[in-house]
Amino acid sequence: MFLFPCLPLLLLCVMTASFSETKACEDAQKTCSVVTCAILVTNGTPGRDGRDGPKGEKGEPGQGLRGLQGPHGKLGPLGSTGSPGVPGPKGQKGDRGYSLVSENRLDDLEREIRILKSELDHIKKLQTFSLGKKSGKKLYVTNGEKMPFSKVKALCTQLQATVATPKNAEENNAIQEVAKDNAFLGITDEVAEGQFMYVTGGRLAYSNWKKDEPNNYGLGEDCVILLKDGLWNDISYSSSFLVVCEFPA
Ligand code: MFU
Ligand code: CA
Repeated sequence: MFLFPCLPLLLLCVMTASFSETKACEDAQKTCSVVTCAILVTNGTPGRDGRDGPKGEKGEPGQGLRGLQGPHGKLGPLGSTGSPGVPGPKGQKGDRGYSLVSENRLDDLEREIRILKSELDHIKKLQTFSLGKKSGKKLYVTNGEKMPFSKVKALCTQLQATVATPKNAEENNAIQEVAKDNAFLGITDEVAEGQFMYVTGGRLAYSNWKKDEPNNYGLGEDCVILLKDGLWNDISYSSSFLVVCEFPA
C-alpha cells in the first residue's frame, strides 16, 4: 500500500535507465561490426525493513555492575518519650542575699533572744524544783482531772507528753506519789486480748498486777489503772480516772 505513492517515480527511473542504455548501444553499433546488445542492470537501493519478528525468549540475567545507591527515604514517625534522666549534681551555695533588717536591728534581736533564753532557763529551774523533778528522772504531772482514756491520751499528746507508763518499781512509786488516786497508765491490750502493750509501742517490761488481775471483767477491760496502793488493775477504757502525763527524763 505504501509503495503506491512511489510507483510513478520508480517507473520513471526504470525508463530513464533503459533509454540511456539503448543510446549507448546504438553508439556502439555505429563503431562495432558485431555487438552483442545487452542491457546492464545494477542493484537498486535496499528495500525498507520488514515487519518485527515474534518476541524472543527471555534472556539470561545480566551481569552488569550494581547501580548507584538511591536517595534517603522519608523520615519515620516520632518515637515515644523516653524515661527521665538522672538528676544533675547539686548546685553551689547561693549568695547570702540582702536583708531588710539593718545591722543595728539584728544586734537588738540577738540581745533580746539572749535575755529570753536566760529567763526560760530560770523558769525551767523553778518548775523542776516545784514539781520535785530529779535530774535524769521522768517527770509525771497531773492537773487532778478525771476523764476517759481517749481524753487522757489526747491531753498528754497536746502537752507533747505521753500517758504515765512505769517501766520499773521506782517509776511506779513516782507516779503513785503524784497521782494520790486511781490513775490511767499508758498500757492497753486493745490490739490482742490478754497481751498488754505500751501505748507508745512494745511489750510490757514490768508489771505490778493486783491479785487475780488482769481479769477482763464484765464486758471486757482493755485499759490499766494504777490503784492508790500502787498495784495495777485492768479496767474499761470508758471509765474516768486521773490523768497523769509523762515527760521525758
Ligand atoms: C474487779 C476488777 C474489775 C472491776 C470490778 C468492779 O472485778 O477486776 O476491773 O474493777 O472489780 C471483780
Ligand atoms: Ca480488772
